[in-house]
Amino acid sequence: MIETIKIVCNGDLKVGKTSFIKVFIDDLFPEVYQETILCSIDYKNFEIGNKKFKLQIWEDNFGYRGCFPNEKRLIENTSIAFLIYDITNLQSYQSILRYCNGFFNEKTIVTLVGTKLDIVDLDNSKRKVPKEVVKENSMLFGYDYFEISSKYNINVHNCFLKQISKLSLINDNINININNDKNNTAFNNNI
Ligand SMILES: Nc1nc2c(ncn2[C@@H]2O[C@H](COP(=O)(O)OP(=O)(O)OP(=O)(O)O)[C@@H](O)[C@H]2O)c(=O)[nH]1
Ligand SMILES: [Mg+2]
Repeated sequence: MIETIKIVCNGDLKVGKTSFIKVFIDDLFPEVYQETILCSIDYKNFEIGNKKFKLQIWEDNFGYRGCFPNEKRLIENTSIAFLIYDITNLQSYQSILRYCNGFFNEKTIVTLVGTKLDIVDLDNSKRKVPKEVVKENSMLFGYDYFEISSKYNINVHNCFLKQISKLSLINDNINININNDKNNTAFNNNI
């Protein structure tokens, strides 16, 4: 039987959750913004080595737009949680901090994901979340962190693959190439 891996993407409105998921699933950056009103679920078949999995990827926006998440459903059986913030928006980073300490089960691999790296690459004054602050918090909580650009497919696949490869159920001597981002050069900010 093919195992299902549940992945949850949480974050404020418009931080880039859908784009992150779509680029991973289809290699396609949605050019037109479409809000996610309710919690959404996408699927992707996935293979590492000779093992096949089904990824079940949830998107949730912390209950904005009046649809409060059923926290139990979010937490239940979650293998990987991506807490997503926008590097150009400090408030979005503060929002995810509420979910850092003890919200998910101990076994869940929690990861901080800063989006829209392309914007600060063009103009560093747009950066509102300093890397040092994220690094400090991620060390404190024992989480990895990534800075990504879905628009230019930077670090998106790397981020998913690195965290998926950490799962114990697929961790038996499988070597995977995690550097398959199209533009994966100097942007691996994972610590
Ligand atoms: N420059 C840039 N813009 C991005 C990036 N990712 C997302 N965006 C833009 O940010 C806006 C929101 O993107 P979405 O992916 O829909 O964000 P979301 O978090 O799913 O939004 P909601 O579902 O409304 O909460 C859109 O206008 C995207 O084009 C990125 O990597 N770079
Ligand atoms: Mg969305």
